[in-house]
Amino acid sequence: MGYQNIIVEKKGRVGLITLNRPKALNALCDALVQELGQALNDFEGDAHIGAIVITGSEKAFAAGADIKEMKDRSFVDVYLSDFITKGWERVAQCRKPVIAAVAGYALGGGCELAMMCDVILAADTARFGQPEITLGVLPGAGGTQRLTRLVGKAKAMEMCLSGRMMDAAEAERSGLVSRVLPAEQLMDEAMKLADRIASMSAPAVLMVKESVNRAYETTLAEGLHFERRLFHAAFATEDQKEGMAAFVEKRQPDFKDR
Ligand code: CO8
Repeated sequence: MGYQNIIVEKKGRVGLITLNRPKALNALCDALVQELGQALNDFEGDAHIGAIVITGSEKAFAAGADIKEMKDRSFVDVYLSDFITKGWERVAQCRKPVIAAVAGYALGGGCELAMMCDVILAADTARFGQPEITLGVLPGAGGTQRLTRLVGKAKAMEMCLSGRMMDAAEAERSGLVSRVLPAEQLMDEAMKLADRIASMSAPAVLMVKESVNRAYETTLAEGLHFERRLFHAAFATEDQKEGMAAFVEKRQPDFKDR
């Protein structure tokens, strides 16, 4: 498929998606979201790809949903087309690990897109925010939900009610991002992390992702039970035998399922 709004590349075992509407600060128009979904489908179906990185430009990861495209839509338009849910959730539903490498603005749908990813690495230039309130609406792709779980009620409430942005240092302090990096190192570090994840046993990687995500959906007791079941199941894989044998033999593991 030829893409107009994103650039899709394979770098070894890592799938790299670069949002590419620089003049609109990567505003997330319908066509872009559709292309993003298609690229994720392709990477999910490609056994050679073990991890995915989504990034934007130096100035903007994404400045939100495309305001020019949606401004004249009616309730009936957005309700009947299930605007936002359709397509967007594809990112959150991806089974392979997805890293967001964020430089510049990650606002509105851009911040929500980053939060749908499994890890956010931020450049020191990154700014996160949910400015929908300034447009007379509210976040529609998880801003009030995922942000609250990630940074707590006080900060999420303040950001969603006022549109105040967080800089990278505050985002790291608050637990929104896993690390802040000098802007010029962001992509190297994101690709290094993705490459490392892709070098692990694929079943173990998917189990980790499923189990960590379960922590958001269930009680501690249920989550611990789920984790233990998967832990036991990991002993059915060849990779468990190989990983543990390699440790004992003081060599690097050669995982088969990756
Ligand atoms: N939509 C459409 N175009 C945009 C957007 C956007 N979200 N953001 C920036 N642009 C365009 C500008 O209109 C401008 O275009 P033009 O040159 O044709 O006038 C160009 O990008 C450059 O922008 P600015 O001149 O404004 O650049 P500045 O450096 O002065 O400002 C800002 C950068 C602060 C990021 C500013 O552009 C801004 O405030 N943008 C809007 C941010 C925003 O409100 N985002 C929330 C959008 S609503 C939303 O995301 C709802 C989410 C719902 C779920 C997701 C469903 C898709």
